Amino acid sequence: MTSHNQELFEKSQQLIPGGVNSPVRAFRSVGGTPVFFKKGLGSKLWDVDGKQYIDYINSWGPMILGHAHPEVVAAVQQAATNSLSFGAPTGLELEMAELINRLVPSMEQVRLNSSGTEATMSAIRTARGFTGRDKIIKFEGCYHGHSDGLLVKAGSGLLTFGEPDSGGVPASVAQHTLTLEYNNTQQLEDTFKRLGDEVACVIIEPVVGNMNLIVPHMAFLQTLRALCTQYGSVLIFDEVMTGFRVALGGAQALYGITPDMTTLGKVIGGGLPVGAFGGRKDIMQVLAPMGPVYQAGTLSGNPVAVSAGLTTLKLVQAPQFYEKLTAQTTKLTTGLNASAAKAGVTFSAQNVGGMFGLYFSANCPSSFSDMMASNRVAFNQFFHSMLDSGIYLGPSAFEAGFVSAAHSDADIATTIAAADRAFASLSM
Ligand code: KE4
Repeated sequence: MTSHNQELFEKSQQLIPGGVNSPVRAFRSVGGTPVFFKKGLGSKLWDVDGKQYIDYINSWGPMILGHAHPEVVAAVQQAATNSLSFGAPTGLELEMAELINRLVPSMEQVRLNSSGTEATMSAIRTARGFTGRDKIIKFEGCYHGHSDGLLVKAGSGLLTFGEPDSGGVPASVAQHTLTLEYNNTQQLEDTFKRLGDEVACVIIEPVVGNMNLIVPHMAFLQTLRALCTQYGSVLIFDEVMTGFRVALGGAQALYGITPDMTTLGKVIGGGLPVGAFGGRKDIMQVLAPMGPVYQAGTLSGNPVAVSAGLTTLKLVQAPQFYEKLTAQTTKLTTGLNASAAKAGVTFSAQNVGGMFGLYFSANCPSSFSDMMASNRVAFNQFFHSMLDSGIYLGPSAFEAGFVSAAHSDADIATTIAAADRAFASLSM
């Protein structure tokens, strides 16, 4: 019997490129038919055939409280009765700015927009306007949204400027982006010695979630901070994924490194479209209407979306919230490691706060090349075995996973039992 997922996917592909509104959802990396969902509640999702899943994507991070949290839903319903949008300032935006500033003190000023892509694009333009420089540095395997200058791969030589990593990106844009190797401190020092005075900013995921999960070396982050200070380059922590996910104050609080600017998204919208960028007041003052750098948005600071975000950020401040989230996520990764070992499968897993990485390699990778060496065929087989068991993991070996406050001990136990079956089928 054809599932409704297959019917919907076939029809969607006629009118939506790839049948999806964001490429990773199409299951191209793992094969098979994407799952179309119709309902989520707490840690669970139900697809259009009525099959239940335990959700470890959490909408790629936003649903940290679990799906359809009653207080978040109520806040959205209440806000909606006052109109969905004004296109004018509201007190809610001030409340969000005050809350972000209190929880992320390095963000002395903050501007809201509607996505992480907008946040990073705007932060880079702000840094270029502040420094008067054109060059930017990013790291291979890090993803910062889909603005042109960030869809750039390492040039032919390790220290040559970038080449487009997507169709439609002009070489004239890519040439201003230098892509370095994450956790390669020596290369960073060599690059700044050679080009530091030309670098407007460095943008980095302080904990990487887009080449699966990669943890930074402290010396790497510390060197990056020192070099940006020495050469007057703006250090941008892209905390769209790590913000309010790895700790209440984000990765910058966890590692004790203060960036000049920070970008946020995902959790701060509670599932509705909210992005944010901010940082040192002297940098943010270059933005219109105060200064020459233009940045804008019809739905920036949207009152309904901000209401969802404010309620979410209030609830994650509950006592022990992150201790419990981290403990539950650690229970998952520890259980998966034990399950793989029992089956004799080469596998490793780790987590930082409420985000985790799963790797079919003996050790947790610490670089893009390590990650590329992991066994993707095994991951894909594992993914589909878990999906058949009602466990919904990210449909790519290069994505981190997420646990919510709604994931119970029973959910974790069910997941490990499914993994026992999946690893056993792999080791046959
Ligand atoms: P959005 O434009 O998707 O809201 O945010 C872009 C972005 C920026 N920075 C980081 C660190 C991010 O992880 C993201 C988006 N993350 C992906 C997950 N790998 C979103 C999922 C998707 O593209 O469908």
